[in-house]
Amino acid sequence: PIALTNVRTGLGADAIATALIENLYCLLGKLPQHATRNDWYMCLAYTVRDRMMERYVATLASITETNTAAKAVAYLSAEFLTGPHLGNSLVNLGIWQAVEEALSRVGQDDLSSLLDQEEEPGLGNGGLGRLAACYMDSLATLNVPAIGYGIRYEFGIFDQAIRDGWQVELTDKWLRFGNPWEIVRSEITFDVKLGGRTEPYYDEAGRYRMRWLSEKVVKGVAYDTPVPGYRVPTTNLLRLWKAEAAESFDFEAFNVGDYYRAVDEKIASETISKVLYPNDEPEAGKQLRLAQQYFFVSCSLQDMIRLLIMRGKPLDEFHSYWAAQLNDTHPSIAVAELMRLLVDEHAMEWDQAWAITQQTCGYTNHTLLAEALERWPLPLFARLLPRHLEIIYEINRRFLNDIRLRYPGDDQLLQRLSLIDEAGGKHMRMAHLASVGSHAINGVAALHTELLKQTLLSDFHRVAPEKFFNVTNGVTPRRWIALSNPNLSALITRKIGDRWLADLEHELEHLEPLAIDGDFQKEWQAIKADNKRVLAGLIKERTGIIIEPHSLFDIQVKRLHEYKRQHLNVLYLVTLFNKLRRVSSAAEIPRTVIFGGKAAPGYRMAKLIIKLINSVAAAINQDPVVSQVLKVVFLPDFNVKTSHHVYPAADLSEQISTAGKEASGTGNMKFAMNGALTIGTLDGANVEIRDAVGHENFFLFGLTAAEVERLKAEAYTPRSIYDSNAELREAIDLISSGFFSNGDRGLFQSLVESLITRDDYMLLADYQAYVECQQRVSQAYSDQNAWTRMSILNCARVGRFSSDRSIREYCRDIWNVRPIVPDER
Ligand code: DL6
Repeated sequence: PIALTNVRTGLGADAIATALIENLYCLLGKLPQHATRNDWYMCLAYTVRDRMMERYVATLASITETNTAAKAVAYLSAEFLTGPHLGNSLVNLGIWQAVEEALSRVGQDDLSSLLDQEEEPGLGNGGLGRLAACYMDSLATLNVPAIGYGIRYEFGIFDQAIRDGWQVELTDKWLRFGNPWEIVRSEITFDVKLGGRTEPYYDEAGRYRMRWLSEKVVKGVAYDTPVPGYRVPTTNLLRLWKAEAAESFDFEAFNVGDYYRAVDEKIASETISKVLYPNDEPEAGKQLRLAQQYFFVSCSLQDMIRLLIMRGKPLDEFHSYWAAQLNDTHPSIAVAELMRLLVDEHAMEWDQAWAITQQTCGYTNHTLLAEALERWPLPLFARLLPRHLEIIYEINRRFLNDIRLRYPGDDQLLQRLSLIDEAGGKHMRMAHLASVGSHAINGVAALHTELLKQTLLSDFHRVAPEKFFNVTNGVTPRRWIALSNPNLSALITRKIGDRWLADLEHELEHLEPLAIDGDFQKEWQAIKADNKRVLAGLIKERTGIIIEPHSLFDIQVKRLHEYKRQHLNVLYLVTLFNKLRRVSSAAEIPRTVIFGGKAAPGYRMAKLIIKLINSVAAAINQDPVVSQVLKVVFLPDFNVKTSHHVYPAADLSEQISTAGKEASGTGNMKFAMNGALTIGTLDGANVEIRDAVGHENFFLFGLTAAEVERLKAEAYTPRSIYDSNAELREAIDLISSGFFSNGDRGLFQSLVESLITRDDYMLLADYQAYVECQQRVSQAYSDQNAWTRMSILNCARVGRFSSDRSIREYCRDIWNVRPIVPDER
């Protein structure tokens, strides 16, 4: 083995300081006195990355060497919302202080400004992309060898600006100054075919086979980002594929003088990894999105086969060395692609290939919303993936034959289970493909899994109940406590030792006895107050709004969606506004209500809700009386980086979705870990959070999922609630009157109409309960000691929502993988 020098590997301040200067000269070609802030950020990033490489090479070896028996996880996800890498790497490597010290030796005293310099890779929309990033952190921390496979989008999720109260989308330019965390693997490339037709032929052994004569071929190039575990030797990798032209020039076109056509072809190929699709938009017609999904899945599976062969293992042991997890249906074409690779490219018999495919794949469902379920129009699918269509027909034929035998005469069941939806223009049902092709199907919170079994996948549950598991989501405490709330982290370590960050589930509860300790409560309060001041500063800088750090910080940050009901929160604010204009506000507990989140560019109603929030905020903040006790803020461009300052500053976490609609939520966990109390419905993981923290430490309101369904079935009439509730009517009428829209009565009319006539998300049904619950919150907040006790208990009791616990469950129940403990390596 090569001995690396201390300058490259040393974790002390001396080695780091020397490395900083060396990198500044050798990688950036700069003198210290001419280096910009970005230069210092870049050379620090390279210096930190160097310190991961030895572990990274060793971990990769455990997936490639012939003498190891370790099974590895391939986490297939179209999104990885990692957030900035620098701070997280410092925490996980344990070199925060050494880096601060080294920086000051080279005359750079401000680590936080260098942290701030990092452009975050916004390669995800929210929920499932951020979950994937937490899971990568936990896999490495638990010493489980894993590769996260995805797409290296040139443009991630758009940046959000607010102009005149409206959301404006700006292109994300995260790569503009380069990306020091990734390593391009120009030698790891795979060809991916698209379009064309198929043709039968006889191989040398005289067997009847099919081959795919594609219309075009694009090339996927691997870009690797190391993922260091927390204070462990394992450093896994995120392998993201960039699309390039298979040949830079189409020489035929070039030779006949059509230079531009040749270049066009190159541009068309690169388009595949150009941009992340915002979710919550209709899928129909998005050929490019299907091409993206197939592109990254094909590259990833080809890479997994390559790695298996490097290990000297036969292909029929594929499933013994790889567990592939499909993060939602986006990678579900993997089922057909693995079959194609095994059967067409490697001449395996169908039955064996099918057994391997099923044993390899697991499918995680992240939503019950019908509109979010992927269905591809068959003509589009056939045009792009003609061979996969044939393979899926064959999978379907065999699957339905089996069902026919087991449930004779039940044609309805066959129709419902078929991978092809025959109603109204044929469609490919991707959740069906994922379910048939996987040995395990899981939901992301207990309630969600139950509802999956009862509704969306009830037929699959009926025919294969053994496939179903629940794995409640979790979040990594390294990013969501240690990095974003360093003072709280230090306090916890001072009190219960330093094992909690690696074992939240068993250690954090040791805080519990301190919940009634007066001195501890004071320290807890002081940290919260500091965090609130930091957030107040950020809000002032970004919006100009001045908020009172002593007020109750009531925060709802998440994607904008009607089911998440940001507008229920707004209805409450308008109600409070009406009340405070009437009666003295002297007894009111001062509140600052903070919203953040992006709306999909094509989701009109979500964008109108942002406008409504900003309009109501403007009226409230301008009112000389009301603004004494109530301020409302929409914090623009909510992303991972901003969120580091948000969760630690919250007193109250808004988790108010219509019961049965939020699969899990993970923000709810981040808030509680940082000592916020939750106001919420019995939805997603709220149910388990409430059980964990104690019902008396959670503000519950609203209909249950079963009640929502019952009420809908009974012909729910929101108008009658509007008619009978004077406060609600007053709030809605004020919005309709043009009060918040410069007299324009039309602006919010579609929103008001939808509430009074349909109210698909049952805001009116839950309104009164929500308002009363908010009153209970205010009362509770007026007793600061009692509130602090509840805040401490919320944190102390949510250890099980660490993503380490989730990953342990996936390893045990779904993947059957074990850690490569250091001394086994
Ligand atoms: O499982 C992660 C996350 C859940 O916590 C959220 O409840 C859920 O909405 C989200 N789903 C998605 C994609 N679904 N769609 N569309 O991000 O997953």
